[in-house]
Formats: sequence, structure tokens, C-alpha cells
Amino acid sequence: MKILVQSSGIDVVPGIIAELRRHRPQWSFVAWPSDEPCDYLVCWKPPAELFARQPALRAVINYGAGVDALLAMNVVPDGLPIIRLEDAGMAQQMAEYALYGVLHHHRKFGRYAVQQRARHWQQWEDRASSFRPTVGVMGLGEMGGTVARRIAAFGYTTLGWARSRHAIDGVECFAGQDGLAPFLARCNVLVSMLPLTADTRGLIDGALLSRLPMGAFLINAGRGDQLHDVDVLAALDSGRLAGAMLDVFHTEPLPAHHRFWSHPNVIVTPHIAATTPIRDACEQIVTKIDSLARGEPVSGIVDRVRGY
Ligand code: NDP
Ligand code: OXD
Repeated sequence: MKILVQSSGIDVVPGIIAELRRHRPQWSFVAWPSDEPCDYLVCWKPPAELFARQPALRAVINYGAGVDALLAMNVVPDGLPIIRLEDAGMAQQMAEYALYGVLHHHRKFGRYAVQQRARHWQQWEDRASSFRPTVGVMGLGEMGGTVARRIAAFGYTTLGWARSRHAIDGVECFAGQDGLAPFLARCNVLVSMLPLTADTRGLIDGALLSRLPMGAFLINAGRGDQLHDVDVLAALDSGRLAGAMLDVFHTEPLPAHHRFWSHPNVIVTPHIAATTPIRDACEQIVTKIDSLARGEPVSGIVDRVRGY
């Protein structure tokens, strides 16, 4: 069995090979670029030429949860299964990220950070009101499902929205286009954990934001192309949005001139909401390849038409 490993961006290839080899010392490993015929590909944003140079591949394993970049290239031969990572240690990180954003907004930590820089002491807590924001999570898969459960367990009224109907203890779930407006109308914090697909591209625009309660807070860790940046900035400037915490952007790294960097009510993080932990990921990859090699079903097969 020969496994080809490729990664764009941060060079994780030696680490992945070492970890896979620790699990399966009997397998051979090849780092891209190579024309040695391989059986399985583990990749993150591979170059188009890879598939022409590797005609013997039996499956592609996406070294991450989102497959939008891979599908957008449109170079993976038809019939070659694409399998993505499922959770693999990322969902817990996502829950931490989202919870941090919810607490930041709810407990006004942004305001207190500004006050500290001015050595200004002022309490903003409203002792007469017990208002707690209702949190709505878009996408209830590996990431969003865990995020919604953890936020609900933390005591926030939690709503969830997905394409299909879900049943999650402690989370009021909405589905499809019909469920979107009643869901949004109650979200004081809106969290996007959606994959980028033809249906979700540009979804978070002025029309969607206008359905949120005044002064809502937006958290986006799905993909940057889900946001209409100009509309988000307009909503921030008008107070429709009290603030936003954004991890993913149309262009990454986020260009230096982008207003998100300097907006006083925006927190920018550099696509770190959930990074792929090599150990968890490789353990899952080994299990998936074992099943594929035995001709058994594997989970995480990407539906190319649906886009996730
Ligand atoms: P899943 O495929 O497990 O879940 C996707 C969820 O989105 C499902 O609940 C699905 O609905 C829902 N969904 C998809 N399309 C629509 C739509 N048109 N309308 C409503 N709901 C929709 O994906 P993951 O949870 O594993 O990952 C989600 C995304 O998170 C990734 O694609 C990636 O973009 C992003 N991500 C970002 C990271 C970061 O560090 N910022 C790290 C990891 C992932 P249904 O259940 O009905 O199918
Ligand atoms: C992913 C990501 O999709 O890190 O795994 O964004």
C-alpha cells in the first residue's frame, strides 16, 4: 500500500507521514511531488497537475473538514471517492472558539478591554435585567452540532439551523429555507458553521442580517465566501450588528487594507478556530484507509453535487 501525502500552506507533510508510519509501519509513504504510482492520497488544496500525474489513486482523503477548495478545482477525476475528516479533534476547538465569542459579546469584554487601555473604570452590568443572549448555530454537522450542544450545556438558549431536520437535546432546531426566518428572528448571536457550497455562498448578506434582532453578534468560522463583507460592515456601522468575530475570509491572509482589521467592533482571527490535530487526523485516516482497502463502507464520503 502506497500513500501519497501533500499539503499547501504550512508544511505538515513530514509530521503526517511520521504519524501514519507510526500506526502502519508496513505501508510506504511518498511526499508530493512524485510520479511514483500511489494508492491513496492525503491532501490539503492539491495542485491540479497532481491528478494527471497520479492515475492509479483509489481514493482522496481531504486533510480537513471543508472540501470547498478541493471541489472548486474541479480536477478530481469522476468516480474517485473524496473522503473528508470528520471532527478529528476539531469540533472541541470550534466549541471553544464559539463560546469565547458568545461570552465576549454577552459579558461586554470588548468594551472593558477598551476601557482598560484608557485606565477607565466603569461597570456596565445591568443588575435589573437577567437578559442572556439566544445563540443560533447555522450548520449542525460535526462542527455545528458540537458547538450547539456545548453552548446549550453552558446555559444559553440555543437554536440550530440546517438543511435537514435535526433533533439535538437542549437545542431547538429549524430546517431549510422555511425555517430560516423564524430562526434568525431570535438569534442575538449568530454562529456560522456552514460549509461553503453553491447554496451558502454569499448567504450572510444585508437581507439575512436585517432579519436578526437589533444589536446581534456574528461569529463566522465556516468560510469567508459565505459573507457579503460590504453588507456586514454596513450592519456593523448601523448598529444592526453590535460586533463580529471572524476567522475566515474571502482572501486569506486578510489583506492589510481590509476594514475588518480596523473596525472597533470586529475581532479578526487568522483561520485558527479549529486546526487539524495531526494525531487525531492520522488515527482517523488510518481507519478510513483500512476500511477502503477491505472494500468496506467508510463515513465522510463527500457528495460532490451537494458540495459537502
Ligand atoms: P458537516 O458536513 O458535518 O456539516 C455541515 C452542516 O451544514 C450540516 O448540518 C448541513 O445540513 C449544513 N448545511 C449544508 N448546507 C446547508 C444549507 N444550504 N442550508 C442549511 N444548512 C446547510 O461539516 P463540518 O461540521 O465538519 O464542517 C463545516 C464547515 O466548517 C467546513 O465545511 C469548513 O468550511 C468549516 N471549518 C472551518 C474551520 C476553521 O478553522 N475555521 C475548521 C474546520 C471546519 P444537514 O445536516 O442537513 O446536511
Ligand atoms: C477545515 C479547515 O476545513 O481547517 O478543516 O478550515
